[in-house]
Amino acid sequence: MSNESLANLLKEERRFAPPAELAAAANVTADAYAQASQDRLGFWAEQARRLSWAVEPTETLDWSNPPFAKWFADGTLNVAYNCVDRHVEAGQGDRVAIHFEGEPGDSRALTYAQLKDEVSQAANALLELGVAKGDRVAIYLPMIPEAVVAMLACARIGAAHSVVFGGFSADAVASRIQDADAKLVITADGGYRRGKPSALKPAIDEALTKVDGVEHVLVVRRTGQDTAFTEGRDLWWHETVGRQSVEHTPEAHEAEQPLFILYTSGTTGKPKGILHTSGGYLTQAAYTHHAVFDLKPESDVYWCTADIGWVTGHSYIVYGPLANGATQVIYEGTPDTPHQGRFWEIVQKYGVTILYTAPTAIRTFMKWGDDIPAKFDLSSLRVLGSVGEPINPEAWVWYREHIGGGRTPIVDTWWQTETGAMMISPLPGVTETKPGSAQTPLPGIGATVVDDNGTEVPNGSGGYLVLTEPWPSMLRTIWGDDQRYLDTYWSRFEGRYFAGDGAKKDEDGDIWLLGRVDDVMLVSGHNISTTEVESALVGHPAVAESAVVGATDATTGQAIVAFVILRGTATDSAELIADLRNHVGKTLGPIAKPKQIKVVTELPKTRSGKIMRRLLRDIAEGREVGDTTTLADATVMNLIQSQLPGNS
Ligand code: 6R9
Repeated sequence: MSNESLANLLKEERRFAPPAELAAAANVTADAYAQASQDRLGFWAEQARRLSWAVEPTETLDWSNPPFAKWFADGTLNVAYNCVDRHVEAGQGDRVAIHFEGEPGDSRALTYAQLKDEVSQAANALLELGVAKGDRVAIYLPMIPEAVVAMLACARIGAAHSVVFGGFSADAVASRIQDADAKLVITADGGYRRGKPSALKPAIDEALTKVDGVEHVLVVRRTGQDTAFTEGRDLWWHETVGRQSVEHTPEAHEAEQPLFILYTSGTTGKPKGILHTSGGYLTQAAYTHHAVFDLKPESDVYWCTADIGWVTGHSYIVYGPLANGATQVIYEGTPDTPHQGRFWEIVQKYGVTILYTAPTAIRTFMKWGDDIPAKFDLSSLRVLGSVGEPINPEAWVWYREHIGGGRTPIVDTWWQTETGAMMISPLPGVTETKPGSAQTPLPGIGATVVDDNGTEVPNGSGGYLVLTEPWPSMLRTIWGDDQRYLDTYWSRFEGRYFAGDGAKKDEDGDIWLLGRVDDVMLVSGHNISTTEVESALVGHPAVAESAVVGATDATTGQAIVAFVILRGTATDSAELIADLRNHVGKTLGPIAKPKQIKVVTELPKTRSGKIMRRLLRDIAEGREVGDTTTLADATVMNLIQSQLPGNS
């Protein structure tokens, strides 16, 4: 297999220097890289001091039994105390922690002092319900402040939470409750989505007919819809939590106390319960949030649009921002309810300064049109972030121009559920950015690109992304399955963590992510990344979004099949398809020309916005479509098939 064709197909020459004013006052400057590379563990020990420890750790990393890491193992701390109480004790109790914006337009501000009261009450309620340190609690909630409160209450008493995306099916919930052996479930009657209340509790009721061990279900009243209650098992949050004392003394837990389990979407097989622990996780979540967003807690208004059921919601709505004392916006609903300018209306309303969202959202906004954000005052924005998938250069540039007013740095942050926190990203006051590249491992992080044999590739070549050093927020194992942890991440390349992503290094040594290696196509002996073909297609003015797969082909091994969504102004025609094929050929070379291009109106995506190419491959190869339980919208596959006459 040659890796050459994987690399350097796409040429991107645009560069953007950090704004002088931001660079002059940046939280982190270029010397952090040098400092961390001279003494990596010393660097992380220093970052751990951002937290308040009950017992300060003396040992930074215990790597005596690799790849099972212990960070700060002899230290003790309370994660919830770090995220809430200490800000109140420091005189910041009146600072808004959360500006909640409900989809129907209701809003609510919670200060750090109020958050402390609510988390304490919830912690007391959990204890009353018999939840103890070391137990697991499943959380299945919409994007409402109670989701944050519930997570912090678990952290406070040393119980591990397992958050499941609201909207996952009863079966998906049941298997996650069972795998984690959860004792309590926290849910809501429903939440608002696309302008109407959408029920959540029935999925829990159904799930609990399939699993044992759950003693109680705590139900937040959000929508007021009719909700069936099982006597003795189900309790209203406002009653059970509402009557508790606001006093709760946080106990210090070991740095390696489990903080949460989060199941990865698992494209195949049983979902993996990724286990994160306390001290190292919080250190890296807090440091990266401070460094990569340049957060100034006194003046910034931060907004991460992720759902709490995704790791991005854990690390960059709950733990990182709150550990740093940030003021943030939490929005319950969808970006087009009640109108397609909703996000920009929220940015304007709260004066959001830092926005963190996903490429899939950015491409949707591009499709809806430039005139929509142009109607709002977005001048408060000063840093924009991207996460979840490779961001196509065209989407990156659009984001900077139309949302960032051509001024704001964009930080394209690569990381995973497994890494717990950001790993590769520009720093907004330091890095000269390149559209489409995550660029540089953060200070204290070791990452590189290797070939099939595990040899580091030279600049200008492609291969597999690996992490070369343990990091504080690394997963500790797969819950209940150490062997799978070893096999999945640590056996492909000796002594290195295999991330499962393809990547290339450019001539400057900057890293470009190329998508999951499972998605890489092999066409006539050439590795071609789906990301690069998709970026080329999205670079054509008629294309809003695309997803590319390799379908088995008798002559070329695999053939490139592209699914495209057109922009509002373009229409499907034989000329357009020919033009798109030629455009890809010109941009990437003739080998990358799609054999087939299919025009559709939707693409299959997970709840966190990732395209599920596996399902499109099923269609392209004429198979029955596989497991769709992690799709955000289960009807999409039928829709796509109905749009492809004669191709199923
Ligand atoms: C945080 C998160 C992880 C996978 C990861 C990669 C893709 C995430 C990316 C990116 C390119 C970025 N990914 N961020 N690819 N550039 N900035 O998304 O976690 O849901 O576990 O997904 O997402 O493929 O391996 P998770």
